[in-house]
Amino acid sequence: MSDASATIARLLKRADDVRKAAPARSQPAAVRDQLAGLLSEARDHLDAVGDEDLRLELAGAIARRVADLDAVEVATMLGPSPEVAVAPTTSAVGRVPPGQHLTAGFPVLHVGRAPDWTRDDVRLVVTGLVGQRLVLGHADLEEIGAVERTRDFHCVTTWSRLDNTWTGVRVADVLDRAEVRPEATHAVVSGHPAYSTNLALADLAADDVLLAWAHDGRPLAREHGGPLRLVVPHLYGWKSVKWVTELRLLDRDVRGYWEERGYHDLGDPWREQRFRGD
Ligand SMILES: Nc1nc2c(c(=O)[nH]1)N[C@H]1C(S)=C(S)[C@@H](COP(=O)(O)O)O[C@H]1N2
Ligand SMILES: [Mo]
Repeated sequence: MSDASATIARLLKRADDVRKAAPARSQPAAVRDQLAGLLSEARDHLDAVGDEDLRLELAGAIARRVADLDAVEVATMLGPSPEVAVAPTTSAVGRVPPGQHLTAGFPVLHVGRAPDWTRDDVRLVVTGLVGQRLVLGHADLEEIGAVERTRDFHCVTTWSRLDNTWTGVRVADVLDRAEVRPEATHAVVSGHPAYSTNLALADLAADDVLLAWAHDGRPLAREHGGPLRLVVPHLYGWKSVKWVTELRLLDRDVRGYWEERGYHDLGDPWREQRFRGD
């Protein structure tokens, strides 16, 4: 074992100890901060691990614990009994992917701080391998055509929320306007503050992939990505970029925020593609 990998192993062990003690602690936010500190320190040592397989394995081990962090954060935000695991009803049978459970509420998950934007602030740039570079405001998106889709939502931190009704414009319709070039195979979708994710063009252009401004009949709440978010219901939630600002078409797959940190490039919940190598 190299020094760096031993250091990472030691940091992960400490993080696991902190995590185990967490239920006894009264300040979940402090636990989260401490865990985040240890994991980011571990991440800083990754580059120094010479062996590529070992480096990937350790990156995965760190990413798993970062995913767990989100669960700590959910606990902070929803109070003492957050992830109320509702027993699946008959209608939920066959709709909850492996390793997932139903959540009663609608957890809020993101890195950084939600921006204070209104519909007037929407400015979506569609660029890269397109014939027409677009800069679209909310009214432009509505003009392209609003649709509704009711879909389940699955977060990699293991909660699923069924029957979300999203209102927005189909990404496919936006891409038509942009005249996507034939060489384009993938896209990177970016959002506030420095978030991004990679998607294959076919996934991005699926019929139920929307740029959404309403959820369950109400304007999309700021914490859930309002005034505009991407919704990719058939993939894990981290692909559904909140406060979306850019769709960039590319002729190759370029990793986004979580994918760089060990999450899967595709992220199909039915195949449990949580982390790279799954
Ligand atoms: N801009 C931005 N979008 C984001 C994230 C983020 O950190 N920043 N987190 C993603 C993750 S991991 C999930 S599960 C969903 C959560 O959406 P919700 O907060 O509406 O439940 O948002 C996704 N979109
Ligand atoms: Mo997530």
